[in-house]
Amino acid sequence: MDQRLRFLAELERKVLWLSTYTIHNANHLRSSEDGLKVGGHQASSASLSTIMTALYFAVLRPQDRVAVKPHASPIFHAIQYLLGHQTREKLENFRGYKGAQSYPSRTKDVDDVDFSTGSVGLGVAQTLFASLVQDYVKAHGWAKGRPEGRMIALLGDAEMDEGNIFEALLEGWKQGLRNCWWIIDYNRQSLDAVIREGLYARFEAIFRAFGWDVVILKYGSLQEAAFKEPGGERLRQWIDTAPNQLYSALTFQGGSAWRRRLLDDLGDQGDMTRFIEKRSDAELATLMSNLGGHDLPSLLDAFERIDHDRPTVFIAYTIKGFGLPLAGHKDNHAGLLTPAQLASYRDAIGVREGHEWERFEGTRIGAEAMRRFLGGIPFNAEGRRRLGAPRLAVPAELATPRQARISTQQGFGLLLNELARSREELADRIVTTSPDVTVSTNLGPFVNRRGLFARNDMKDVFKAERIPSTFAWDFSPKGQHLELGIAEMNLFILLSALGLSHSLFGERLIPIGTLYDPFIQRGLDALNYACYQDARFILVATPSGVTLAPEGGAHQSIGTPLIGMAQDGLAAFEPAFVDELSVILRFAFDYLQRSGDSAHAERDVEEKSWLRDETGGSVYLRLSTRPVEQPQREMTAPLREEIIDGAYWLRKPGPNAQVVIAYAGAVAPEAIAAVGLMAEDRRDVGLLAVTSADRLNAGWTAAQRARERGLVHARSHIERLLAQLPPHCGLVTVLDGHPATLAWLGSVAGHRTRSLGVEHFGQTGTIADLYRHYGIDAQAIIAAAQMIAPGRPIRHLRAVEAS
Ligand SMILES: Cc1ncc(C[n+]2csc(CCOP(=O)(O)OP(=O)(O)O)c2C)c(N)n1
Ligand SMILES: [Mg+2]
Repeated sequence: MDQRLRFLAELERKVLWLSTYTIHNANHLRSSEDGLKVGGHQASSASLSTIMTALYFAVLRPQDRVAVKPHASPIFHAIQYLLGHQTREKLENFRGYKGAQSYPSRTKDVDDVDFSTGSVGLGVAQTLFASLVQDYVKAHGWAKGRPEGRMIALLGDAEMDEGNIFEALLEGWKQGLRNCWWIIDYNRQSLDAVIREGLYARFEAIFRAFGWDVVILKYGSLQEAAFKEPGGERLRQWIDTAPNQLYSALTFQGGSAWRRRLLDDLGDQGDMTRFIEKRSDAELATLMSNLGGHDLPSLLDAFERIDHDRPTVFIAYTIKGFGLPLAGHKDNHAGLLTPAQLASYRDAIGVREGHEWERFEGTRIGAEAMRRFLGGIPFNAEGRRRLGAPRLAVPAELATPRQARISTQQGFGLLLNELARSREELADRIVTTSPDVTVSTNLGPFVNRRGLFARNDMKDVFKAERIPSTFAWDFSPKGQHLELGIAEMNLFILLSALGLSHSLFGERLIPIGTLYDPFIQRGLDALNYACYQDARFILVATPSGVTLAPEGGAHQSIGTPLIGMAQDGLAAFEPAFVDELSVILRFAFDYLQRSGDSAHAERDVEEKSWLRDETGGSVYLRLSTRPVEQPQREMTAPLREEIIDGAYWLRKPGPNAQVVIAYAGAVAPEAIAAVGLMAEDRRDVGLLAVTSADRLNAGWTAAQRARERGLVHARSHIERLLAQLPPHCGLVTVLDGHPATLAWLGSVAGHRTRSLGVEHFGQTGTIADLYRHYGIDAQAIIAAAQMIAPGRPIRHLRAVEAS
């Protein structure tokens, strides 16, 4: 055996032991506390032990990036532990509070996770989009000193059931994907069961259809050698036709079961019988479990043979639970070794009791030599793998469109157009993307100026033929728009990759993705995934709400403002006016580049909004196509701040205010009209413009928590705004979205509140029809005000027609 293989074989033993012990130990510690078993890791991990050993200790280079299948997290942590990047303390506390994470996490783990995984399928697609981003960065002439890396996913065979993988495959084909490897852990088991026969052939056909190279790693080198012996060819045929269930069951039962079965099926009193009989039970078991995915020489050969950048899938046959007593059992997903099984495993590999965590305990090579080998592996050559990029300067102000009547969506298009015209470095780093709604979300003007991205030039034929068209659709390596097919999942996974470019490739991008607001829900898990990885991007969702009136219920959104509030890592805004949007967009450019420490906010008694803004995050803008009369006003510094903090008085309530209307977004004209119509009959009516229910709410919650911890002076923005209202004042809230978005405002200072909004699937009609239907028009606002702030009848409230 060559030297490298000797080391790798030792490391594989260590990796499997450490990962198994990590899980055993965690389970031992915690199952007694909560009655929870730490299942789902031992068998799943073991099946990737050989592949990950080969990759991390031999094949990977510092520029390569890997998404590790969620349940192989203990293997990943064990490898990083051996490399000195993971602590024993965190391993001992696997799945515990602040311990090594159950599923590899960029944000929660300390050992340089490249891509988080957990929700199966997403990490896989993430590698594909990361490789498109690498191409984007390279084509723009950035990251000059860095070689191109391979973006690698290690995925379970059942993970291939996730539809988002197929959406990504199609997109990858369209975009000319390169430098992407997917390694399928073909253990023929999912969580519940053994998978369908012949699935690999379906996989093979699918990948070939999308232009991928397919490498099937079925037999290990021991098997290959055995096939050459007399009788060996018949064994190969037997393996090829053995049902998955049977192979798994025999693997679980071990050597004597293999002997019995093989003799029954193949025994001939000749070559074949001799082939079987000359092997011990243990040798037979080793031979039969020597599948391609558990054979270091075959794996190294397959990986190192790749000398091109075409996307490549490896279908590697493996055994779920490889090397452990639960190998092959169909129920092993949540299986755990018993203490007795663990003890005999420990003895078998020469680890002394009490020395379980020692890095090189039980190696047959010697600690010093192991250390030297690890010191020289390419993966570790540059130490820590996470990169960074300086912040880009953000202009003090964006040029705000001055149209008297305009929608926020049009305003967005104009603001980006101005940026596209500018010479700001920031503008050069903007990447826009959209799932086939570029034109209908008003990205058109930006794309006209900055072009579409492709690695190869492609001219707009309509333009070349001088056929008049509003949009130039020219592709080039310098283009700044990535046009996607209609899959919203892909949009979010691409935004995630673009939004991690500073960390993955050392080059900062300012990603802006647009889509119709209701279709956020189509990609919601991917959006959550992007946020969990702390990717930074701006999401522009437009149009939104029932304001999309004639489009009907299939295109209208109701719950998205609540998503905006609840989604961690995403600051949601819903401006009504374009000067607000301009302020918010400028803020977003800055906010998404921040990476400070939030800890000091908790200590700072002078803290203004309690928003933990130091850490930054992504931004969601919920916009509308409804043209709205714009306020003619000077944008002052205090107003700017209030817009960012989430609300300001559009009309300050007087000292005896009987009612306040708080609105968000496109219903601004209704709120303004209602305040005008009731001014004669209610005293000192106030009008609160809410630009971000999300940030208002977050600040309020944080300030309360701070007070409970003893910071008695902590006050949030909304608390200060509402402090001046008399206690009897009623509050009517209204937005084109779910009423719960603003309903909590009443709890801030204990004001009676009536919350208007949309709760049911929309109708088609005019905006006026629908606002009346859902009770978010001026009349409904007045009716609510009359009920909540009793007094003389409000004259302009029409009697509701009995319909
Ligand atoms: C989106 C999503 N749905 C369900 C799960 C729960 N889950 C975790 S692993 C798994 C099956 C994994 O099978 P496979 O991909 O073949 O991996 P193996 O355990 O065989 O290594 C399931 C259903 C999940 N993590 N994510
Ligand atoms: Mg599987």
